Amino acid sequence: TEPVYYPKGDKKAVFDITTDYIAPRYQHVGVQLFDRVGEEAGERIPVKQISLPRLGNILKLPRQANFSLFIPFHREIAGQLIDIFMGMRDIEDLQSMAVYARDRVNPYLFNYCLSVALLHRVDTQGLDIPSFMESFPDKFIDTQILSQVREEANLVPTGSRTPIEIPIDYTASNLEEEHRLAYFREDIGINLHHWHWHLVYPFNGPRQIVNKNRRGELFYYMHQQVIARYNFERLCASLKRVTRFIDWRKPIPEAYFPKLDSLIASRSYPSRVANQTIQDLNREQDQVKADINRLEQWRDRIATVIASGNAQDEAGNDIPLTEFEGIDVLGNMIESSILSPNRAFYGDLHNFGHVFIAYIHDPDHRHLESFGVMGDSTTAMRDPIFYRWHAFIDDIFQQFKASLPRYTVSQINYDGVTVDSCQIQSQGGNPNVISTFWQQSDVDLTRGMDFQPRGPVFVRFTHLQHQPFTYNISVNNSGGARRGTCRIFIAPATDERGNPWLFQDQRTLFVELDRFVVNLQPGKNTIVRRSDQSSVTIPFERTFRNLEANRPAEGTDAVEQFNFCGCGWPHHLLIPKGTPEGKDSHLFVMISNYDDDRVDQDTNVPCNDASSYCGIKDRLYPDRRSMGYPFDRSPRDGVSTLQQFLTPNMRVQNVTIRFTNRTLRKPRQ
Ligand code: CUO
Repeated sequence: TEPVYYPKGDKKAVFDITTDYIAPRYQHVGVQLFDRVGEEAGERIPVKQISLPRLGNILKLPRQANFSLFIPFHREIAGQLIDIFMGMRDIEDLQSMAVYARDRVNPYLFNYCLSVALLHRVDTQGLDIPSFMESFPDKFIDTQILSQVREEANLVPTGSRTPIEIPIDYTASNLEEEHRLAYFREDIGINLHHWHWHLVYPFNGPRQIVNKNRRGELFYYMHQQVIARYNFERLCASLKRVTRFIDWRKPIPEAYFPKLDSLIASRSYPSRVANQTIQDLNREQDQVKADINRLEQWRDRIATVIASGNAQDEAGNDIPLTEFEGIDVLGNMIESSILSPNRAFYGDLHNFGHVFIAYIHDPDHRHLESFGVMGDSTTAMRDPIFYRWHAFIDDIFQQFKASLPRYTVSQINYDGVTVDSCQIQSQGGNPNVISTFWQQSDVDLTRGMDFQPRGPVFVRFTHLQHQPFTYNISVNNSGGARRGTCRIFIAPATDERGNPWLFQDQRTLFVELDRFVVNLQPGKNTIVRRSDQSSVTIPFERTFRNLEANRPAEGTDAVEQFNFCGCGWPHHLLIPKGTPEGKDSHLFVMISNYDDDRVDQDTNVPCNDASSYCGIKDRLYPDRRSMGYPFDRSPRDGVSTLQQFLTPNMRVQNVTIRFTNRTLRKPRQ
């Protein structure tokens, strides 16, 4: 047998395999190469001989190519490989299959499919997987930094290495006003969240994996919140709200130069210069042939569905868009997922928007270029056009929401429950002021780099952070002991001109900060809640999971930690940046009637703490209301301002978000 070199932490381990497992291009050197590596290995892992399935089309994606779930052919072969991994009888067979596939299949495709299989197989719920960022740092970090990391690792012995600092400004200068938002768009945590979200909620693949509770609605809500947060950040940066990308025949003024190189492909992610226009696609290699006309057709058919309140499935049966479930149908139709009522007819609007934009620089593949950052959920949120595209998508959902009955007072009030006051208190700060600043944190890149000798090499990057704070909420309950759901949101207090909002506009800007169940005693109640308990976010350590100390112990639910646990808005971006003079904001607190919120199920499972945008694994979404409630619909008659919208169980507190331009170093754990 000849071993295959395989890194496992700092320790080297080898898989004991026979020649037929070695990729064809190495078979002629197999014995010599692998014997040498085998001698250095600390551990030998036996690999069972199984009858290996043919990989067929899966091998048509070259190892050096980039991989994107947005491209139908890539999806198709990903589905095939997931099926192969899911179909393995036991862990031994799965390991054998994975060892065989690893050096044959495109690495991104391999990593994605194996991750999906490990997340969903019953017998792999206790496995440790490295974070995606560690495996593929090239999707998150500037190429120049990566070459410095390699240099450091080669020249400087472990122990004397200093972290390589990623400058906060590296993709553009302040001549480009969109660059003011780079700290948000290029945040590593945001991009990791987005990758994990789409890993947990794939739109394609085996039905039992795709068909998760309210996944179409969650597609709408999570991305709606991204746009709300982005708009809040834009208003803080004196930019107007993002405009929808609707005129597809006109040039796109926003340029983007990602400065990312794929280490695997040894190619740069293509840039987009200003004023490029999307064009009909005909790229034989990716099996992508699509006209803008089709995109327009899909858009118009979906508009008809919303206007009529009815969709048709493939057999021509009516599928009414109901008040509560319609949004879920629409989410699957627009994204689209395999749960779309009729994918052939309603098409693949959102996904193909990504594809058209991603190939804007080489629509017919004449220059042999791969897709831009919009072609990949790991990198898409870096590009300003992502937000313009998703603002368009969100507007379609908003049109549907506008067609629904308004919430009546009894649907939003909680009789006898009054929120008397709500205050925010930061450590050492003034009441109702939230402080934000820059923070530098270190992340270990060792795993994703193929350098020798090994040992940790850290990169240091700068991200937004806020001072931890608590909410202190006084609630009066004139009834008996009962429960409620406390819902906390924040929105900018004024529009671009500094004028007060119409409720109809402000409601789409409310950013969810937290949602939790409260027990109300008769009479006065004081609710104290810490900002870091948020149901929206996950802690920094879980976003990055790079440090050995945070590695789950063998046999724990580590795969959950990798996937569901990695899904969650990064906590350091819970609060928008604010401004040096202080951004006036509206903190909204509501206690809703728990009888109408409750979902009866056991939610005492790992990683149940970031459910607002990510749900809970293998459970129903833990809130029965429409996502975004109470801001997801147009207001009842006679309501034109936020104050008029309020019922006694709601309260608005003016708060200020004050940004200080100083950088604090986070101690390494
Ligand atoms: Cu998350 Cu367009 O859906 O990227």
